[in-house]
Amino acid sequence: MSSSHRGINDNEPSCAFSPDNGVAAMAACYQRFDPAAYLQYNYTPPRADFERKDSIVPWKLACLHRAFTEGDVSGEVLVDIGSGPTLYQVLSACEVFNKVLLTDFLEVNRQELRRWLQDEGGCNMDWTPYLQHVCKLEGRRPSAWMEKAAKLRQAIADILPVDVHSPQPLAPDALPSGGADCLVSCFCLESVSPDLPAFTRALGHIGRLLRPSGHLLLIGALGESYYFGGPGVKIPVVPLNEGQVCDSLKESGFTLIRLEVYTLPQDMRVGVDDVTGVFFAKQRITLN
Ligand code: U87
Repeated sequence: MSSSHRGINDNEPSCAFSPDNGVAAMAACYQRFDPAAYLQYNYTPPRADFERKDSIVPWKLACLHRAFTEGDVSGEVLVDIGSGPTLYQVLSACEVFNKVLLTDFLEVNRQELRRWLQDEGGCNMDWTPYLQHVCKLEGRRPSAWMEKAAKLRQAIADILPVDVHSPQPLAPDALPSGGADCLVSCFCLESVSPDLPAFTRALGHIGRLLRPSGHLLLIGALGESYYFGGPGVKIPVVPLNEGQVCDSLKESGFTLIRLEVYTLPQDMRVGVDDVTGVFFAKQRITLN
């Protein structure tokens, strides 16, 4: 498979992976994660082409817009689990939740988010086209993007460390005692877990951050076994199918409200991973 991105050849061995302590091995893989390269691979055309309805990012933004505007998701505190160096996943949420917490395992990603929040330049990504696109989804004129950027900067209360493999993924005082009202998590759990049982356990860990009957909006990869987190940084992924996602959600105390699936057109397969599909799952926690 030709790879359109320099420094990427998919017969690159995955970063050293010993099944006996998979979680530690995954953490070791992420030490070489390169936010700038990662943003280039996944958040530029063709995967982020706002003129194309069949492009991945517009599909994700449409799912999130619908989930946050259909009326059953509300509250004060929203947490994004495993934000990475990206903001697309909270562009609709910031119009509904006054307190948004971004989280990631890596300081390099938290630093990238802080640079945007402090608006002092030096960002590896210009989120303007994303802000304009979500304004259009909301029936607003694209030029309202500056108002949305200001709303998002006002809503982001903090950028925190997180580890989904810990029974307490966030620092004890990060959330109000009652828990968060809503969680968003995009492409995190399957990309940081050594195997399916660890994926399901991680789902249970983040579920406990929610208040009773709080919502989880989960976006993830289907059929993916690896992705490049930078030139030569081949990171293993737990290959999932829809049935496994539904089973893991049920096992972790969630009640599914809606599952939507996107299958990657050939030209979205750009050699940065072997993902075949993307799922969007909306659920609420019923057992916590
Ligand atoms: C995103 N949310 O881009 N605990 O949506 C918690 C951890 C841990 C840990 C590492 C993977 C990207 C997937 C962001 C970032 C998601 N990151 C952090 C990628 C793979 C399919 C695909 C991708 C992206 C780690 C976009 C598209 C597609 C990363 C984040 C995972 N291929 N979090 N123990 N360990 N992390 O630092 O920021 O998880 Cl369109 Cl198709």
